This record gives sequence, C-alpha cells and structure tokens, in this order.
Amino acid sequence: MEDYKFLFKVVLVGNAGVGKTCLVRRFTQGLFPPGQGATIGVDFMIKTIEIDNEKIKLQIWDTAGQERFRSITQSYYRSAHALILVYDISCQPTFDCLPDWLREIEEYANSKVLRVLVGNKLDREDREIPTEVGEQFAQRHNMYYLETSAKEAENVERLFIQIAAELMEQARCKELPRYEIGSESIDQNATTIKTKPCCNN
Ligand SMILES: Nc1nc2c(ncn2[C@@H]2O[C@H](COP(=O)(O)OP(=O)(O)OP(=O)(O)O)[C@@H](O)[C@H]2O)c(=O)[nH]1
Ligand SMILES: [Mg+2]
Repeated sequence: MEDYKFLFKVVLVGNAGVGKTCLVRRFTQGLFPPGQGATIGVDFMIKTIEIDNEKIKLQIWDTAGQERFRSITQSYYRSAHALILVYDISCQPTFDCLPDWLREIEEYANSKVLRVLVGNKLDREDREIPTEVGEQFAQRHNMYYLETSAKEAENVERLFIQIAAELMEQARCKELPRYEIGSESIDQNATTIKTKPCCNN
C-alpha cells in the first residue's frame, strides 16, 4: 500500500489554449512540452509531495477547454477539493470568459471547494490583463490569485504546493471524526476532505 496521509483532488478548468496541460506537465514532469496538443476530454496525473514531513498525494485532473467537451468535464467538478481556474494574461477573451467558468463552478462543484485563479503565460511580453485586474477579480470572487509561467517554470510549484498546504491545514483543523478516512477504494489510508473551510473562524 502506498505511504501517504492525504489525498487531494485538484481540477484545472479554463478556456482552450490557456496552458492548463502545460502547467500540469511542468509540475508533474518538470518539462514544458513542445507542441502540446489540445486535451481531449480529461487527462489525469498524480504527484506525491511532502509538506511538514507528511506525504500528500495530489490527483490532478486536467480538463479540456473546448466547448464540445463541457458535459464530460463538468462531471469532474463535484469531487474536487480544489479548482484551478486558468486564463491567459496575454489573451483578453480568456479573461472575459471567467464569469462563465464561475457559473459552471457554482453549478457543479462543492460550494466549499478551494478556488484559485491563475493568470498563466507570465513570460509573455504582450500582456493584456494587468496583474491588479486579475487580483481584483479574484478578491471579488473569494479566490486565491497567482500568476504563473509553465514555460519558465515560474510559480508553478508554488501553486500546487500552496494548494496542498491549504487543503492539509483545512483537513487538520477538522479533526476526527469529521475526516473521511478510507472513503474510497483508491487507498484505505487516504484522508479526503468533505467540507471546508474550518480554521479561519
Ligand atoms: N508563452 C507561454 N506559452 C504557454 C505557456 N503555457 C502554455 N503555453 C502554450 O499555450 C498553448 C496551449 O497550451 P495547453 O497547455 O495545451 O493549453 P490547455 O489549456 O491545456 O488547452 P486545452 O487542452 O485545449 O484546454 C501551447 O502552445 C503552449 O505551448 C506559458 O506559460 N507561456
Ligand atoms: Mg490541455
């Protein structure tokens, strides 16, 4: 049996071409794939990390941004502990679509899901959305905010580690028996979170 204490599901959503797959591959494989093709449906990757001497397994679900896959990808929202909503800082239409994505999240995700807004492609010089605009949007919608570059490996590790740390903190605050232990066939030792937040009250 695998040796880890926490299991968290993280789902990436956002318009086609914003760099979701590149972010996941940068984090899980440490590379920036040349000629990355569009995702068909949903891809799945796993990475185990360690924080405060605790092993945390992240299941990362990378959804397709293309409209035609929407009904498939929606079904992955429900069980997510964290949702990463990605836009491209050099492409205004991907920012303009954020309210539509939030509506999807409201409709299909757990209301307590940890939500993170990510402006990707920080390396590009043709920025269209200033940092403050992204930050303000995130604040208004109660989301964490981070700008990343999958290409230059900027803030990518930080993104996933911070999510894992926050989820772990929330899980710890809940304490037994509000944990769900071994609720899935994946691993009997895994701890999954059902409701959040808990600590900041
Ligand atoms: N300059 C730059 N380009 C990036 C970055 N991340 C991704 N790209 C490029 O953006 C394009 C789309 O990247 P993907 O990761 O396939 O985008 P996606 O969001 O997964 O797209 P779908 O799977 O269709 O939803 C590719 O040409 C990447 O090379 C980045 O950080 N900087
Ligand atoms: Mg993709």
